[in-house]
Amino acid sequence: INDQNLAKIQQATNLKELNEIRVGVLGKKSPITNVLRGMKDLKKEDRPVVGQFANEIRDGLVTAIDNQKAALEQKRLDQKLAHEKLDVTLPGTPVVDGTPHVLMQVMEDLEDVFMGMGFQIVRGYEVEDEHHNFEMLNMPKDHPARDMQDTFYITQDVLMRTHMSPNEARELEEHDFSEGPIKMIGPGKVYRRDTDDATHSHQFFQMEGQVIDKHITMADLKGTLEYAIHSFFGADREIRFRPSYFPFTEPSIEVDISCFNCNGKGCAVCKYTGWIEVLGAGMTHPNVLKAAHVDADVYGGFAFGLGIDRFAMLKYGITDIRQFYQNDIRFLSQFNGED
Ligand code: FA5
Repeated sequence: INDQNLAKIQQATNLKELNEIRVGVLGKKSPITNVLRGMKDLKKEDRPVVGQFANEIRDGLVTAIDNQKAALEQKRLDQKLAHEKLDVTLPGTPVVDGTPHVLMQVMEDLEDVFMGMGFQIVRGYEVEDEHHNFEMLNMPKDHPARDMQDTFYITQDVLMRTHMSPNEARELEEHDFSEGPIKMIGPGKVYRRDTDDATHSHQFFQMEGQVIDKHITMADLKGTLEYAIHSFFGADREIRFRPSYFPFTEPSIEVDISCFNCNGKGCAVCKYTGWIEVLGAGMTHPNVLKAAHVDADVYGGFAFGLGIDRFAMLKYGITDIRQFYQNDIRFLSQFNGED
């Protein structure tokens, strides 16, 4: 019987079958358990002989079962490994890298241009007070120019900044001219109650610049803007300066570049004028200097303000500003951060 049991164990082809055999040969109702249970009925002198024999048989069965179990487990593992072959030459799962938003790329490109000319970056506050956003910039209450920048108010005197010029007012207030002139740019997010359309957004980005020193002239302003525009848009862009009006500069100008689409010949993009407006600028108004307690007889200079969104649209031929804010990954991933 024992040889038959040992053979059955060795022929078991899977763990379930082996477990059934184990119950049959070693379980409560198995012959070997019956023998061991019946020991008490044997004669005293027979007990050691029978006991030893029964134990040997049981140990033999336990060892055979353990061996077969290990063999079957190894076999199952081998089969699994053979099935799960790892092909190290297969291409991996691609990891998609994020890229800076195109508006941030344009902002950084412009920062590089101005930092190359020795400008320093000054960051201000998205939530501003009326005093810095309007009053210090020669726009007292009821000044009609306030209507040019329809405002989101938070309280009566606190608002979302409508342009980056309050940065300039703050710098003028704080600057110590014994340490040198002011030469700063202020990039950031601004807010206006404009109705969103293809070229207007209620939230957009601007970059302001300001240079204040002794003997600064309109020629310095023109030279700075020409260099910056050519660096950003390319040397082949023609530049035109037009008179304009801003309360905080006098005289004021607006700057146009030849249309990127038709190269100045006239098309729908430039409304058949051949030119596209890119920024506002001018010589700092003496009232702005006085409001910041800067001696307007000694110091003077220029300021300019450009729309980052418009610069990005012109550079990349984007016809709807709203695309910048819709977060469509197919649109944004076209701008991979490399020129
Ligand atoms: C100003 O905001 C002045 N602070 C600029 C300035 C600074 C002039 C210093 C003189 C001296 P303006 O409102 O024109 O000016 O806005 C400047 C630029 O912001 C515009 O040329 C345009 O490019 C952009 N811009 C204005 N409104 C919007 C809008 N709703 N959506 C997107 N871009 C806009």
